[in-house]
Amino acid sequence: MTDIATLERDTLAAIAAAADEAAVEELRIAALGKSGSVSALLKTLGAMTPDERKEKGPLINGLRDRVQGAIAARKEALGETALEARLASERLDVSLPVQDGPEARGRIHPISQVIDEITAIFGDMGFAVAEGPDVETDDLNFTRLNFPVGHPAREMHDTFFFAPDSNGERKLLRTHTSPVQVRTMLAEAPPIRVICPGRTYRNDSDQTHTPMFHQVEGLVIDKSANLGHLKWILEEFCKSFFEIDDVKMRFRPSFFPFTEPSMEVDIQCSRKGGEIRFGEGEDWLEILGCGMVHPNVLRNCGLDPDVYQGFAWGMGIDRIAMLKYGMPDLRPFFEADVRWLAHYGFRPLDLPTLTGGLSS
Ligand code: 2NL
Repeated sequence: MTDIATLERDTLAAIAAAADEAAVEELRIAALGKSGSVSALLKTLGAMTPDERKEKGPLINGLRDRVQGAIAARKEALGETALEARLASERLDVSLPVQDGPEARGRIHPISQVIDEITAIFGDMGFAVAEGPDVETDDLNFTRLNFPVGHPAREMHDTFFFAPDSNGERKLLRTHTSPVQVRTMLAEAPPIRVICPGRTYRNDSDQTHTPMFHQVEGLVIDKSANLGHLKWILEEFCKSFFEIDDVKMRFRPSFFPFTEPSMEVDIQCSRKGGEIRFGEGEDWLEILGCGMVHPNVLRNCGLDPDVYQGFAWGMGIDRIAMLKYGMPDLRPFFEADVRWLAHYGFRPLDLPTLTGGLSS
């Protein structure tokens, strides 16, 4: 093998093995620099005879071209590798993990939950849900419900009245949801089966009363609706709502201006160590008021009491929510503290149904 061929083989092998760009540069200087090995060969051309130069010239120039080419190619390859390494090591993941959407993070307030549960139970019995305004007339809130003008019951309610309007009419914040049932009787022909959940207001504020609270009332009007139906409906409701197989109930005589007879209803319970359980024990807990709709109320709502009769009941939602879900204090219900809601609230997609479970 000639010297030129040996030099080429060794130089190209060294270039191919160079680990980085600095090593390639060293090899370039060693081959093509002022006193490099290839440069030294090029210098020998000057001292040659024309015939010798004709023979060696292309060989040595070819050697220089191939060494230059190899150095350029190796530098480029090493540059690319270095870039790849930087791209791999300096990668920054700017994506965020997928977060739970509002339907997974949000919570349903226990009052909304209980209204949904009550709606599921009475919906199954064929009841419709009716709503009405919070600001009512004295007529719909009191007069049509058989509270005579000046009757002390109007004061009994500690009503929030508005200032009289230009017609001298004093609107008020409804003290019960009964005006919604009055509106239903005025708007629809019997048979009527309706429940009316919503906000109600009384000027009451202490440990167990807030000025705004929630009620659900129920109303049935038909030609033969009677107390037997009422008792069955309320028993079925209590078993469903408190998720118990059987419960004793006690109907005590009472008084409301809008029903006759009127009753207060207690359910059987046990109280052990501050815990209330329903459907067992010897204690009683009052949960609602009810009665047969007073004939005056029927007349005031456009119904003939000789043709139609009906029954109605009303109960406080906030209190039964506390009882069912073991919440000791009413005040945080309306403090809008998301930590309380995260603890006592319900998952929005777990809708209460009779088949799927009311409070699963
Ligand atoms: C209670 C008692 C009650 C009613 C509400 C009612 C409605 C109409 C006609 C007759 Cl339109 N009655 N509602 C009847 C009896 C009792 O509520 O203690 N609520 C918390």
